Amino acid sequence: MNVATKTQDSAPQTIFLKDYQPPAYGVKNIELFVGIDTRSVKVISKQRIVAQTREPAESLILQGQDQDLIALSINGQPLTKKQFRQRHHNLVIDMTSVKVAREFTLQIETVIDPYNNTALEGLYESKGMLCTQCEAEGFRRITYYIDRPDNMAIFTTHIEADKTKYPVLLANGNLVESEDLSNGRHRVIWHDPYPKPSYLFAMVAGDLAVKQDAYTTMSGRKVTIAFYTAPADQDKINFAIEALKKSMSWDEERYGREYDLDIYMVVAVSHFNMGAMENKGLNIFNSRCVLASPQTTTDQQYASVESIIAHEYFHNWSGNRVTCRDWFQLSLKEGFTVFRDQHFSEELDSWLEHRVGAVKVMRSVQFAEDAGPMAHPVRPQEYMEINNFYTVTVYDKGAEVVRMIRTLLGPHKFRQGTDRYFDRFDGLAVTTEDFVSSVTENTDFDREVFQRWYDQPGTPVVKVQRIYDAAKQTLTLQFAQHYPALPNWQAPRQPVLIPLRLGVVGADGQPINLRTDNPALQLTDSNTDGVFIFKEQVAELCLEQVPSGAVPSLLRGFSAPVILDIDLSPAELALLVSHDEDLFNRWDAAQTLLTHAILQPDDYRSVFAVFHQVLTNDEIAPEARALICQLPAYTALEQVQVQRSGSIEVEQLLQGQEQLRQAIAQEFEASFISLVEQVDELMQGREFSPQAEDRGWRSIRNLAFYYLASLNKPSVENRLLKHYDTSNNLTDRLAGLRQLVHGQYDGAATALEQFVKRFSEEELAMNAWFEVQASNPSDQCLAQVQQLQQHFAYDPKSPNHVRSVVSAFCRGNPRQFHRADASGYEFLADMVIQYNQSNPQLAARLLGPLIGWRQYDEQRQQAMRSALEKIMAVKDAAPDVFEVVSKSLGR
Ligand code: B3K
Ligand code: ZN
Repeated sequence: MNVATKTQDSAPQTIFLKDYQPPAYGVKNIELFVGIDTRSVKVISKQRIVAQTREPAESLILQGQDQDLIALSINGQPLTKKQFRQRHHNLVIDMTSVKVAREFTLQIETVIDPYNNTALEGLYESKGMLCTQCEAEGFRRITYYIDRPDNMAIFTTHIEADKTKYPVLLANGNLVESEDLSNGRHRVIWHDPYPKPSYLFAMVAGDLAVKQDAYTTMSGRKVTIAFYTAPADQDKINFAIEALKKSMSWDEERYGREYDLDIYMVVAVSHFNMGAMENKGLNIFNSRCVLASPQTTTDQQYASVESIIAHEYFHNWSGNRVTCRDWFQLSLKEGFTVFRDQHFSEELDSWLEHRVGAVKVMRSVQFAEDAGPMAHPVRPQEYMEINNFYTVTVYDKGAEVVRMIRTLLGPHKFRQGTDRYFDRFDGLAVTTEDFVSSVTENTDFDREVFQRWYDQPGTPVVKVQRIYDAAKQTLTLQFAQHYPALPNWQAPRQPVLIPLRLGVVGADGQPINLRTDNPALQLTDSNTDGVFIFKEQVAELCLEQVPSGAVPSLLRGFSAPVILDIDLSPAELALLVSHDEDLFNRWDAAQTLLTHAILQPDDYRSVFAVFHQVLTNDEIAPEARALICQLPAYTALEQVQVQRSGSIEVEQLLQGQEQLRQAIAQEFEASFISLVEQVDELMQGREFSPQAEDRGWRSIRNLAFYYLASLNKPSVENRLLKHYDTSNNLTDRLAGLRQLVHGQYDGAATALEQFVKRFSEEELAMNAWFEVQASNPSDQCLAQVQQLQQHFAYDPKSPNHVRSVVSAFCRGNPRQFHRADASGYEFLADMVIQYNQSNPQLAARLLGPLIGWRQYDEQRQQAMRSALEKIMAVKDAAPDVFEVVSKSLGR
């Protein structure tokens, strides 16, 4: 079918930020004609193109892959074979041989095959529906195009398809025409009036049910809301619709931004590589991130549906109206939008839960990334495959960076700044410097020093020394910051600007007024809380009138993404847990105390003292109690151990964690039982609600079950079976099931069977069922995992299924993944190789647990490295996989 011979140009190449050049040609508008047939899809694109350099460039380069080129013309004149070259990944038109004005119309006809597109990028099929994923570079799989974010065009999309098979045809913007054709087919035209980069293009064709709602914007415009799902899932869509309406009004209130099209559509798709996609006016969601019902969705997943709905909605301004100049600027939209969605959840839901959740991700996942061979700045300076840079660094650290700007400016100036940013850059593709300079304009903000957060990788360590002068009643805090060395970064790194929120708690638990003549400390809205601006390598803060025994509470609310190194005694930590004004730091002090007790299990007295104080204390909200009394996650422990001793000792951590768990269970068995009974009684006959209060009760009861399960008693098994059986929601049912399975209780097998009987048709619940088994610490787990992959409900083409088995095992089951016989690593290598060609993005993501191999003991290093070498030896490694493996191996 090809009209020209393709030459190979597919070896992975590194792209550098310093090489950025504006595009030589830009597309003003594009009309796409998509004709859907049973075997293939025909795409005609008519692009109105303009030369953007003074002398029009000699070559017009269009990216494109995996399509057959049928016809190519400019201004209606077919191009001869000599006038263009078709290569593996692009099409180069020799403009010197085509005599046209600066502006011309290019028409391209191609044929694509969405039915065999397993990469889930471009146009692909999921359960009989066709849908798209174009970010970052998927549009080039639909048509040849100048596929980069600084090329913004107006899109009109015509879709034609069989009406029975695809009754619903959607694309970005507003519907302008729809017509039935004679042959059982129909045709629609969608027009999006806002210029956009191609990564925001979307279309959907399928047999979908829709639920409609409406929202009136602050200026009085009525917007139709339409959520499309498979017909059987319509009962799971209300929660997301409510979340969308809340998001729309929050963005009006907090940022003055309102929605700009007549309709806002969301489509739930089963096969999806990530969470969701903010396509203009037509969001496409992984069904797991939009569907919610009590029997198929855990509390955590409810919260994540709400925040992802908000996130994609907020992108309409932070991402779509103002977009990225190039992919190095990804955090411009992602960091800012994550900050916006976090702030939304903190304001509308439980602040503590959300802040703690975000910090856990930072400490256990982002810090690990930032210390390993894939470490990169929030604004990377080079990449091979951009899909590898949708990372916790770009997203979550990027959000912390925006949060610091807000902390430093205060809410009022921050709002003035974001107004300026949106107004100034509306309709443009810009950089992170444009963001920082417009938001902080007219303030004394130190942009030069602050910008380092975007350009330097690694997590700064802030070391704190305390000097107390009893005679003068002064407490001097000496701060020093440094970056630990990184395997892949040699350039010198400079001190960053760190806003350290702090306070001091008196020995009696009372907050101390902060008195100092140091102007670098700015009080917040109380005298007992301030932000210390720390931007040199070392700094000192002398606080006056501090009584003896007072304890500093530093980095309140995790005010900067740094590692705080301060030596507080267990008694001092216990004081903070009980009395710190900052609830976040109470949780944090408890985590430090528990971490100490796991790493050095010599004395649990302070831990017990805290549990006595907190566990059944009705003055503390149940959700806060549950958070404070939860053991640190294994991955967080790994990071602390690396920071302290340079290497991870898997057995020591797992044993320390289990030993503490059992000691707490024995000490507080009666309290846990009474908590379970108290919550049972409270929830008796109560209808399920995903709101914070009930969630809090569920989480403290499930925490009690977590500890009790370690006692291995028949009485506990009975309670777990009852909990599993009588729950009216997945959170509780799963907690019961997890403890039965992970505790190797006899009743586990029957409970697992019953679950399948009841929920085999519910994909999301079945994912949870897979996950519970794949994270079972039992020695039989790997064999079990391989059996699960043969289960009738397991679809190896679904990233959700793969993640709930393979990633649940490799990330959520440290005991079995890190088996001394290396079978866990070999299994992962085989999985990566299996998906390398069919779904490279998924393969590269699965790889994660092997990347940090250098942090483990000698024997494991060898074994993990061999697994990486095995992948590296694959001849046709996809760029996604090649980049991660070669960087991990330091090649
Ligand atoms: N922008 C998308 C992520 C696209 C990932 C491409 N590999 C979802 C989001 O961050 O909102
Ligand atoms: Zn995003």
